[in-house]
Amino acid sequence: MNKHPIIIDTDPGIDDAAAISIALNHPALDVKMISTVNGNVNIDKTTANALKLKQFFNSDVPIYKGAAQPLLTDIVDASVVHGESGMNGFNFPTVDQSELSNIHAVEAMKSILLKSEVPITIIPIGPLTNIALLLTLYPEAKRNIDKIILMGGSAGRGNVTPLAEFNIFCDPEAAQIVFNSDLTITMVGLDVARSSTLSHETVDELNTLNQTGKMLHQLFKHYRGDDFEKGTNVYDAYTILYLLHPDSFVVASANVQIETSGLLTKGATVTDFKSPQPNCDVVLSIDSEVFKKLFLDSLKHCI
Ligand SMILES: [Ca+2]
Repeated sequence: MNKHPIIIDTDPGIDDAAAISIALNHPALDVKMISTVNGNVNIDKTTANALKLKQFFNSDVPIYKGAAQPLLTDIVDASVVHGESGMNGFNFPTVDQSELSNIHAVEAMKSILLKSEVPITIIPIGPLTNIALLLTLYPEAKRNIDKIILMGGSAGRGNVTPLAEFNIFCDPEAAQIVFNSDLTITMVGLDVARSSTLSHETVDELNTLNQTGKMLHQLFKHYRGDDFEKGTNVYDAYTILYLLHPDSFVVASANVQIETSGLLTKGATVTDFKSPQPNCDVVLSIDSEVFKKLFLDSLKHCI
């Protein structure tokens, strides 16, 4: 079986942990590298969290530290949601920092793309700073990017502000570069996650699945806190499941532009489904029972 070669760009992050767990263990995926970016928490913490997951799975996939701040805008932090470490709730052992390469993530991404004999899919599940830097500094690497499937944005309402989703809000200028790169882009926004929130009963099922399920259960319980019984949205995991099962999702093409200067709407993904010049596919929904099955089945490959 030909595996999908992918690069994950991430700011772990609790839902990132779910996406990475699936990706590192799924037999149809070949993770070439993981790059980290400032986002949910600062770059040292997101990098440490990526290393914790690498260690948890005893994975050989290299981790590279990326951008410590957005291109232009001020740093925003989501430790209120994800905990002080960015992945509070599970007691990971201390990580071995010697596992971390000293090559910058953008340099590593460029090298891996240029050396690859087949095009690689990039899965950004944090702010798009690293990807914008890659496309700007090394446009020659674009020829070996098969497609980008990113978590970010929304065709409807936002989460960090009424109209802006967190990943795009954190670095709107980077997002504007990526969305206008002429690459094949799929936007997995808030809409799809909100169409298929996991119930607390489903999240509780994780506890008996395997060691990974136990780990994610503890992270999700911490993440949702008093709202646990209202259900959990595992935003970043949708990117991986969309890559594996695109036909299970409702998708529409659209032209998406990023509001970079709005006083009240900075970071909004202005999504025009009627545009004659679409620049991406927007993933809109999935049947919640189908999603539950895809999510739980994907985790059965984990330890
Ligand atoms: Ca993330």
